[in-house]
Amino acid sequence: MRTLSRRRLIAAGIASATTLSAAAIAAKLASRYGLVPPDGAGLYGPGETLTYAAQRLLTRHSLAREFAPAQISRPPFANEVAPLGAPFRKLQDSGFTSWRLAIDGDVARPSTFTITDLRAFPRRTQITHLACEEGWSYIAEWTGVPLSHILDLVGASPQARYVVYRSIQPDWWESIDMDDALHPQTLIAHSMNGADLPVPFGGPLRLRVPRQLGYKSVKYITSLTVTESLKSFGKGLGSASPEGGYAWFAGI
Ligand SMILES: Nc1nc2c(c(=O)[nH]1)N[C@H]1C(S)=C(S)[C@@H](COP(=O)(O)O)O[C@H]1N2
Ligand SMILES: [Mo]
Repeated sequence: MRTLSRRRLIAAGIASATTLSAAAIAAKLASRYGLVPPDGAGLYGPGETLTYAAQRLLTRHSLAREFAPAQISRPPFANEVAPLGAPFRKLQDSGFTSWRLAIDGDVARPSTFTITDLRAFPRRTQITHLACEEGWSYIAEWTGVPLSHILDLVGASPQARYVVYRSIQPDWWESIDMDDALHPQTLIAHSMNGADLPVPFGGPLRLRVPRQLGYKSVKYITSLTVTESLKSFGKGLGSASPEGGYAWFAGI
């Protein structure tokens, strides 16, 4: 009980900071409790920290809304992706039998899985909303392996704090913290609306993170790295998004 009320108190302090100096004070408080996001330095740093810390203290375990089958968008809306290139085409021509998902980093058993392996694992199906930061959105049914199951299988270190994930498109890589990585709705999705995940929607494999904006749901994923620190990845801001001016944490 004591921890809970202390947590509430910190949350109230962080969430009520409205002026810039209050935000800076809140950022200091967040820092003391390990709630600073990887892009928490720089001009927008205190704002990013405020958002992340407040969400983590208040909604860490909450579920993204799930919808009824009748609410599925027909047809769903696929955002355009850059041309996928010859290596992707080759894998596609083979029915993705040679597609691999590799997992390394702070794990006891670095592993590589095929799509067939992943389809044989325990699965979760959920009807959730995908919202792009540009304003449009759709609702679809997603099926996949909970990322938490994969992390258990490979023996992720208890010290690990993040999971980095990469696409066959080199510009697309992201990371999430362990709260989201272990969250029951975070899936390595292989199916959508009852069929194999279509290529325009990220098939054969996509990381679905329904508690964050669409850009965190990276399509065509090929590898995951479990890590304690994000400093050595890219520019050290946690993912490609903050390098391009978007927030690392895009909680909704
Ligand atoms: N590999 C890859 N993943 C990606 C993108 C992309 O261009 N390439 N676009 C992102 C963005 S900005 C959004 S909003 C969603 C769009 O998902 P949708 O095509 O299913 O609508 O995918 C995200 N994942
Ligand atoms: Mo987007």
